[in-house]
Amino acid sequence: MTVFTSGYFTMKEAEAIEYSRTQLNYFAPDADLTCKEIGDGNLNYVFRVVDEKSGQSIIIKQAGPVARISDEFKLSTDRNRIESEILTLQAKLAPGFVPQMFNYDPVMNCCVMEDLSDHEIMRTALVNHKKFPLFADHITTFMVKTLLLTSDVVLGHKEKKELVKRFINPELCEISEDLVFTEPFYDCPRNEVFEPVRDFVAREFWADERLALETAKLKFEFLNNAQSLLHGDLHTGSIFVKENSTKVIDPEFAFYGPAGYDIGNVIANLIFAYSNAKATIEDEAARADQLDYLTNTITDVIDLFIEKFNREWDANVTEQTAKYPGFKEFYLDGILRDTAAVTGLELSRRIIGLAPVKDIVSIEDADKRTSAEKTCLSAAKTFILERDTFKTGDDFVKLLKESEQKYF
Ligand code: SR1
Ligand code: MG
Repeated sequence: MTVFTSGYFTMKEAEAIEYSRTQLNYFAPDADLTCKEIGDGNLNYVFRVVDEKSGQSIIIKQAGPVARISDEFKLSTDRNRIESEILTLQAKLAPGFVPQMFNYDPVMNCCVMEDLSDHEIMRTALVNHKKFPLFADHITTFMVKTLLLTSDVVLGHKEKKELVKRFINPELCEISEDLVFTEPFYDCPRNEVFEPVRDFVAREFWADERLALETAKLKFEFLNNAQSLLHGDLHTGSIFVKENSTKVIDPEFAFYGPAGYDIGNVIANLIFAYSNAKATIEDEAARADQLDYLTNTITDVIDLFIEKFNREWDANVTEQTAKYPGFKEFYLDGILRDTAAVTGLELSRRIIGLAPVKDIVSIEDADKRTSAEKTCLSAAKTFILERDTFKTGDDFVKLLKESEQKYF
């Protein structure tokens, strides 16, 4: 029995080194280990352990009993099991797009995985105005494979229900139910509204009963539609990138929900990157170039998703009734509708709610930040209210451009 097998505690850097030495078979016995806690997310502790002799390294991710962002959020450490199990499953469904999982420890509530330090977090890279031309191709392969191949279209229904059970995730779902679907749409004390847009939010969001009703419908869709095994938090802070590689990390919000939830998160976060580029790149040609890259990426994410979804459906559908003529189109239409709605919800909640994004809050010029926020919010509202009308990548970009013209 060691300190690491007798009971859970949250580790410090020195303990993560000791853990690596005594609990893992990864490093050589004479390894010269150093460790740094590098977590910058809202929930967990992330240790990078390096053998200074060989250069080998690993990541240990440990779930604490409360969120880092606020101890108001008391969370089951079971999220670490969910993360390690879904990463293992996603590695089979979409090989090459997630980090390799080495070990899960249910006592210390930590998992050990491949170190991706040769990649960078996509949000940071986009705020630094970098481009990743293969991203749309990579992320659409990841989404089509993980979303379609875990659905009732392809899996036996009993097998799918077993997965629904395994990935029941009530506490993390509750965070999304509150932060994404509820709090941004009324004057909730937890909201963090940028003062210059408060009047706009009060008038356009909190006073709009039609919008409130639509968000209620969407919340119930999220609660009740066990369509696909979602990543559940697929923003650009959950994606590692380098020129020729995309790795999706942090799937601890995973559960069975509407497939469009993941796609809408990707699109909204590309719109945040777009708004940041619009507000902060001073050189006109460089700005136009970055905006072009981002609008093309948004278009491609939608259009490639549709193309690959159709192909994978035809190759993998097993459910007899899903083969009836017209059903594929009906099903895809629903995913696109949810994608538009979630794009609107994510745009709203990151601007009005508790968990803002760096793309927006790092805009130093208050007038430009106001323009960026109003652009996102105005588009958000239309994405939610008119969610049935977004059928192609161009439809998404057209609304972004129209909203931008009103506020920039
Ligand atoms: C209390 S957690 C706040 C946000 O951080 C996570 O990444 C999710 O997006 C969550 O909504
Ligand atoms: Mg996360």
